[in-house]
This record gives sequence, C-alpha cells and structure tokens, in this order.
Amino acid sequence: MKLINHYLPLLSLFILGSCNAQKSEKTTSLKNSYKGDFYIGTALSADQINEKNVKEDSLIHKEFNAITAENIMKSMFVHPAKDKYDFTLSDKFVAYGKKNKMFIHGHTLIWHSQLAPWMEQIKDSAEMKAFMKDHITTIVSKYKGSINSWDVVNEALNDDGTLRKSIFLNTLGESYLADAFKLAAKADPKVDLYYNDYNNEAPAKREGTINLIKKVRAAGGKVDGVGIQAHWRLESPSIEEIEKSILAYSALGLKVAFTELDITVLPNPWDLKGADVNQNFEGSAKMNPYPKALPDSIQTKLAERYASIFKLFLKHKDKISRVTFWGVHDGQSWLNDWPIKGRTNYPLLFDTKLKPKKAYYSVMQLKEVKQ
Ligand code: 9MR
Repeated sequence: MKLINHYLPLLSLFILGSCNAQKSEKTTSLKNSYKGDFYIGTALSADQINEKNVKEDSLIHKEFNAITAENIMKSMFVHPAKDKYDFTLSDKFVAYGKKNKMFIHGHTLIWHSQLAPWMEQIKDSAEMKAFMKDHITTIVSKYKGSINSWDVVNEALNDDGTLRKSIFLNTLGESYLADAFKLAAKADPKVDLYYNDYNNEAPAKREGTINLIKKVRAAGGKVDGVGIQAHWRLESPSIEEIEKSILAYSALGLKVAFTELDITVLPNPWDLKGADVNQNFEGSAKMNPYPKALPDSIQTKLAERYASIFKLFLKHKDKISRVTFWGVHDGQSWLNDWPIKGRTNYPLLFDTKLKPKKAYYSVMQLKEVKQ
C-alpha cells in the first residue's frame, strides 16, 4: 500500500503525460486539424506505396487521410497490352489506403497522356469504343467498394475551354465524355465520379468545364464532382478567381476537390518576354535561382500564399470534399523537372528532409485561430 501511495503521484503524472501526448498527436497534424472540414490528401510515388522509406511512411500516415497514386494507376502501367492488365502496384496502393483507413482516390481512367503504346495505335471508333468499355469496366469493377472516387476523365479541355483534340475526341467525337462517365457508373454505381483538369479556375476553362459537365449530364452521365488540379504560382491565380470557381461548380451541385495542389516558386520560361519555350534552359542559373536553399523572403511568401488559399478553402469547406497535395515533400515534386529539367523547386509543405516548412505552420495556424 505504502509503495502504491509512493508511486501514485508518479503514475498520475505518467497518465497525464500520455494524455497530453495523445492530445498533441491529435492536434499537430494536417489531417487532424482539418478533420471535419475536408480530407487532406497526398499523391504517392511507387516507392511510397511500397513503403520503402520508414520516415516518409510515418509522415504520410501522421499527416494525410487521403491518397492518390501519382503515376501507377495510369493506363500505360495498369493496361500495358490489349489483353493484359497489371494490378500489382494498384493493389498495393489500395491495400495501403485500407490499412491506414484513408480515403482512396483513383487517378485516372481516360487521359490522353501516359497511354500504353498499343493504345496510341487505335485508329477507329469501334476499336476505341471497345477499349474504353473494357478499360473502364475492368478497373472500376475490380476496385468497386474499395476506391472512393475516380478521375473518370482527365484534362479533356484546352485552356480556351474548347475540347482538346485527343485520341479520344478524334476517334469518337465528344460522345466519348458521356460514355466514360456512364461506363464508370455502371461498374460501380456508388463511387464518386469526377472530371479533373488544370487551370479550370480560370474563366474560359471554367466555362468549358461547366459546359462539358452539363453535356455529360444531359446525355445521361453521372458526374459527382470536379477536380481543380491547383498547380499554382505565388502570384496567380487570384483568390477571387478560385472563389468564383468554387461557387460556380458548387452551384451545379458538384463536389469541389483540389486534387493536385502545389505552388511553384521558380521563374516560368513562358513569362519571359521573347523567350522561346523550346529554348534549352537546362543548367541556366537564372532559371534555377535557389539550388541550395529557399531564401527566407520567398519561404515567407509561400507561407502567406498557402495561408490565403487555405483560408478560402475553410470559408467554403461545405463545398469542398478534398484537398490533395501533389506529393509528400519537395524532393519528390514533378516541378523539379518541369517545365525545365533538373531544377530545385519548393512547392509543398514539407522540405526534402521531411521537415515542416513555414508554409506548413501557416496552414496549421489557421485552425488554431477561432473560425
Ligand atoms: O506527377 C506526375 C509525373 O511524375 C509524371 O511524370 C507526369 C506525366 O505526365 O504526370 C504527373 O502528374 C500529372 C497528373 O497525373 C495529371 N495532372 C498534371 C500532373 C503533373 O504533370
């Protein structure tokens, strides 16, 4: 008894300590801070799906509650030959999401890019129709009840809002859009179906997106949501244009998801007056100004930009289903290689060493201040 009395204060300190630890675990992650607002997702590389790096893996479960495969579910990987599917990695991806109780998003069914070479050879409408039916039905049925939402059609529009002259449009005409949504709904009637694109917060492409979705619906297709990819810059798009887009899409009864969020801090070759985009900028110091570290002033700009974006997202949280970053940390970002190869970009909330950046704290801080 005496011994218990002696240890009781210590024991209560221990219990209190572990409660505090649990509390701080609850409040110090993106997914917990934004719980009840919208899912906070990340895109996963093949190595991350294979749990290659323990530190990255624990960061992923700590911070995120939604996942998208950055590449491995694209046509060239899952459907490499006409009669051959390879679901090895996509099965692992889905198992990863289930194990960690995450929202699982499928990316992507019908996209003109990253097609398998055999698909590029399809020339006539009958063959393309058969491809679409087999591809969509096989993949969506396989993950029926496991995958929570799909990018059914990706990037079908040009920036002026007209339809992109893709292999699908060229062989089938615009009916391919409604057909894709109908096939996906037939294979899994309950899964959420999205149209996903970049720059569709800009006025002309927003109009194009709205027309596309209206036409698909008029033809009997089910569209539940719109994905705004959100590959953005420090200065643009404006918060006003993003807000107009959230309102316009949601007025159509669509869920709005920000599906591939990142913010480049590097100069863009297209902004340089007289610059020829085809010119080779590789190795140019002017175009790769921060090869070692991001200056504090830009780090702060990035943090402020993320804060204003998330402030807007919170204002419209009732309309937003998910906000997914296009990668876990800066080292993994596609923006290190696009539009110029071999640069050092800083577009995400975690740096290459997986440390939270100022931008991370600015996003977290919004949830500490009373809404
Ligand atoms: O991040 C992806 C990169 O690793 C690939 O090389 C690239 C190929 O096109 O695709 C990137 O992801 C794209 C996404 O699938 C669709 N929207 C634009 C993304 C960035 O290019």
